[in-house]
Amino acid sequence: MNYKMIDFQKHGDDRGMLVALEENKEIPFQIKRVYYMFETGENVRRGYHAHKHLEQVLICVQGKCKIHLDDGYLTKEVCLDSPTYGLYIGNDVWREMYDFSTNAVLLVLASEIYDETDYIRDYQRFVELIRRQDKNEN
Ligand code: T46
Repeated sequence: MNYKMIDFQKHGDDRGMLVALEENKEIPFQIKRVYYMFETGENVRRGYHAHKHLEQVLICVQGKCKIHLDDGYLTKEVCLDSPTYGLYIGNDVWREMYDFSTNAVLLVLASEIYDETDYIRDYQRFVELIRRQDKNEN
């Protein structure tokens, strides 16, 4: 599955902690967009899509939340509960975000500007696309 956890270097001293992120370094792409989610309601589940090309790194900079990932064959649940690591998600991975703590702030660094045509929002269509791509590759 096209995802990985990235453990960020921490710069800590007696004043507290600091994490620095640079494009093409800690973040494995050029950063073209930043957005964040906060005040997410209790029991809210959001996302429900995959991206054709977009790469992203999700960081829960405060609080915690969970991410459901699905590549059309396997699923994986990831808990984001620290500002010191990020979840890289590449293309062709279905994602749903859930179990947000009330104070959660989910920061997302993205490789492209917002483009609605890059979204696959229908799960059946997503699975069909994956199967078709795999068939063409073999
Ligand atoms: C993703 C997950 C992790 C914009 O106008 N610009 C933007 O850059 C974004 C991300 C959203 N929007 C607008 C579009 C919608 O009217 O904000 C509204 C909420 O976006 P959306 O329903 O797409 O949010 P999620 O939580 O379903 O998904 C978002 C990202 O869209 C998506 O790329 O991977 O977070």
